[in-house]
Amino acid sequence: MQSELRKKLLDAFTNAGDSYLSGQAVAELLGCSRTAVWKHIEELRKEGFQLEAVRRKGYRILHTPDRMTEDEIRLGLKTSFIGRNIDYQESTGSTQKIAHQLSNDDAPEGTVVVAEEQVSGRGRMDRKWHSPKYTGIWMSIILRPNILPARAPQLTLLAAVAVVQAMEEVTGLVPEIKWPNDILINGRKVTGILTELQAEADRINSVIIGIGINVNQESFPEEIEQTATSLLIEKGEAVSRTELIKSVFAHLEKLYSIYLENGFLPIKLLWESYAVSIGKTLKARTLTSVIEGRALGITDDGVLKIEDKDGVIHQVYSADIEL
Ligand code: BTX
Repeated sequence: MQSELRKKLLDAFTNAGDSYLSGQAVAELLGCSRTAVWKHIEELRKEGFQLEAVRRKGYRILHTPDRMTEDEIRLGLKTSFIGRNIDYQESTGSTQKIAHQLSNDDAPEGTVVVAEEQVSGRGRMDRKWHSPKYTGIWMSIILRPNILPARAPQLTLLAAVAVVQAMEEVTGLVPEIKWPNDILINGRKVTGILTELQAEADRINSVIIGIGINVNQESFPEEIEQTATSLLIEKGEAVSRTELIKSVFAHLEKLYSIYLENGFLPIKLLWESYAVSIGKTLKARTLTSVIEGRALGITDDGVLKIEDKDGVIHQVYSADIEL
């Protein structure tokens, strides 16, 4: 866990932007000695931050290591609660598992578990999620909305919109959403989202949104080689994971507050504007059947509506979609 002093120091660097922060000014701001400031600066250096120290001017951050640590995420973070409490893992089984534990232990809303690597990352229905070290964003976000459990799938769609907006902002690429939870670029999967609930019959304790974003992988294992892609592959250059994660947090927080104030409609309209499947003919493979037809849109519950060739409208709650 970050100390309060470290948090304040990183917030001061955030506010300073490209300007220098003088040791004296920081010490006064933080209410500590200059030696304490220097100690924290040295610790940041050990983490891989490159800091410039200029006499009579002070310190400035030149380069960050692009690790998903609390320190690096805090620097430049613009949210008020999402990502303000970070649980950082160098390597773990699945961030979902830790997030469930933290949620049980009353972790505050907006707490995020981030891992550099997952050795048993999971997708829907216990499928595997490939999460190699230092190349992607593997994270689980704890939200505690005061909504009925049946509305929880809306948050998967909301999260997908947040990721698409962040990707557009940071990379300039234009991703599309494939219902319900895949984000594609040029028809290949760049992100998967897995939403899990801790709930009673009529009350949500927490929604745990797991997001896996392929950022800087150069290649994929054979079984997903034809279907997966990364931002590096699509853009032709590496993308800063920490810049992207902070942008996801900012968009998510904004959309979530719109959702809590105005309901699902504004989110639904945004989602549909990014959706690749709407209006198209597709196949939905559910656990029990295959439905073929034209996707009409989604309902207010996030359910996909498909009209088959006989004009019958089907409501699909969970399926894999083939376009
Ligand atoms: P999904 O069930 O829609 O997708 C899983 C399928 O996607 C796999 O069966 C495989 O075919 C393919 N796949 C596996 N890894 C990748 C990858 N890196 N890129 C593209 N395709 C892949 C999607 O489930 C939900 C994934 C959520 C992952 C996050 S990561 C943080 C959190 N922790 C955790 O264990 N899961 C979530």
